[in-house]
Amino acid sequence: MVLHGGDRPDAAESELPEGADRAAGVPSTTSASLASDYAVALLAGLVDAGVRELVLSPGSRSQAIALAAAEFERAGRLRLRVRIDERSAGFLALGLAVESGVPAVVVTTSGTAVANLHPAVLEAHHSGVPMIVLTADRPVELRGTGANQTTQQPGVFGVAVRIGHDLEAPRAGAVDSGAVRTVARAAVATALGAPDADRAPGAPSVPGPVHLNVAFREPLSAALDALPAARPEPVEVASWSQAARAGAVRVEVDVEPATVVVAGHGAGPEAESLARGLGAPLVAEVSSGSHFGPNLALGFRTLLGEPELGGAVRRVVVLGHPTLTRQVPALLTRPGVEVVVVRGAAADAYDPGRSATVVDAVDVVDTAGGAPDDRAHRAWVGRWVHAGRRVVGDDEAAPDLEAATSDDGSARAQFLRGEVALLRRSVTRRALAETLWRVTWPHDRLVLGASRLIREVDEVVPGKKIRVHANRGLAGIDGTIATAAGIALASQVDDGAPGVTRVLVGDLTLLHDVGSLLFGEGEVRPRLQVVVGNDGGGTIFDGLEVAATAPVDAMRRVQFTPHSVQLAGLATAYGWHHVLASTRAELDQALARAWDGPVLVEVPLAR
Ligand SMILES: Cc1ncc(C[n+]2csc(CCOP(=O)(O)OP(=O)(O)O)c2C)c(N)n1
Ligand SMILES: [Mg+2]
Repeated sequence: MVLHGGDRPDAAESELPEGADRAAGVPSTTSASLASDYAVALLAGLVDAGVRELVLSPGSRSQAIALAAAEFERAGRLRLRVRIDERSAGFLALGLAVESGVPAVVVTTSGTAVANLHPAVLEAHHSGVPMIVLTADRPVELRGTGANQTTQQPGVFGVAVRIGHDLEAPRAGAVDSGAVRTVARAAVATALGAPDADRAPGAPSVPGPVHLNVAFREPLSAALDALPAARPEPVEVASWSQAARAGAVRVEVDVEPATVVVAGHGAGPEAESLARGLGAPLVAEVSSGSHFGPNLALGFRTLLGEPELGGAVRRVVVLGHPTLTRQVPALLTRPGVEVVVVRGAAADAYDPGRSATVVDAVDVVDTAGGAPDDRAHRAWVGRWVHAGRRVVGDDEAAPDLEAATSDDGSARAQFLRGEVALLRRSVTRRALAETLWRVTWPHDRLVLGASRLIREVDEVVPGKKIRVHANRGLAGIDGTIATAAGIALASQVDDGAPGVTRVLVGDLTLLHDVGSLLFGEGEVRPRLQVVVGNDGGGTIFDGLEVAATAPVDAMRRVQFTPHSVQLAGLATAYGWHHVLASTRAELDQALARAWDGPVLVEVPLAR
């Protein structure tokens, strides 16, 4: 075994569980292919360490792993998902891991197939999502000789993986299944961010991707005998927040007025309880996991610009990764504002001013500054919360409910005409955001694509404790459908779960990941509603300052990138339902219906 990065084979071996008899080294199976024996031993190790999901794309060099995976699935020890496109496979694995918290394995053959995983690996790296990337390779004697489909795979993901191992199936003799099990177990521990796990120098000790590059020689596979018996021994890792609480760098923050808690993507519910503990308003992005609670300040883009609110802030405690506004980084870099950043699962602590105190945990203490429920704190939070409600307000006048039950027939008729007219109105971005939010319940999942619509949702929706995901590690428009499919599939593993996963994307975001609409024959189809706000191109760029001065034609061609794809035809081609929801009534109906398969809900939006 050659390690690149952290060269610590001893540490890996010391992970051997008590009683696991490495010396025994019995081959897992007795097939006529060491490649197959190795693949079986590796998958057995991963599954015993807790892996439940494996995504693969077909290929020749990876056949031993693929066929072994099929066998593990047949034995009910693994769920297998097959995707033709490795980019889809990578993001599918990401989504499965986001939902389950357990690393999913993604398997590819050699060559360009490997590079197609790079976007998902980067996103997993930056957002701290566990993943195990298993790439098949040529053996070392064929590398650098121009052999077909052979490139430099070890290290191809650079610093985006927590660690990479260049492994090989043995040339002769038997597979040392104990040693393979150790490698598998260590990979799971590293992917989960275990504090004492193997890592390349400088790699952050948070969850993320691990690369296992495995070289196979001919014969590349053979018929498999019985699988080795299961020896389940899942790797248990405390969540980063639990680990942080247990030690590491902590800071005492006294309860003092003029503090704000900022919750970016992935902050989790800790941000909400911290805001209450500090008696501070909570500025929480929509995918923070803390967009709820009595301290939530809606409309914070506006509030941060108001002198008596944002202007009065003296201290900010940041959790998660804020990405959706310019106002938050502006606040954090303003002179005179003290910034405390609580490190999370993301690879980098968010510190735009490079001056924050970065900690693992915050302890709240009552001091002379006061207590969270004293008058000064209640007033401070109250000002933010009330101002926020005013800012967000309502899109349209509230219905006159008295008219609905009025004795006057004409008043009632007028009320009904007004309601019908509302339902016939075309859908605005705001109505789309509010409707999706309204129909999502705790058993559902909501996934938001990058671009304009996530910002619209972030700006207008009220607090609600629901699970919202967005790929905000790098905010790419790629892989959104596949990520949502992974979340949907993992959330519907338990058949009793009634929820549906909805993903809101722009039209270019859909078209970028159109290959992920493909579910091959026999593949489990997710309970997924893809809601596309179709405005004919990338309208987010209309908001760039340069749009005011650049030639209109050039902006249209190189930024807006117009298209006239028939989404209905696209959906049909991939065997999806399609529904056009031009009015609010149609949108409500489309989202409420129990579809027997994935559906594309197309919502035309004005540019
Ligand atoms: C992989 C990737 N390529 C390019 C971008 C830059 N980008 C951000 S938003 C966007 C356009 C999105 O258009 P659409 O999905 O239609 O959303 P809209 O803004 O129109 O609502 C692009 C190209 C990106 N974020 N990720
Ligand atoms: Mg668009």
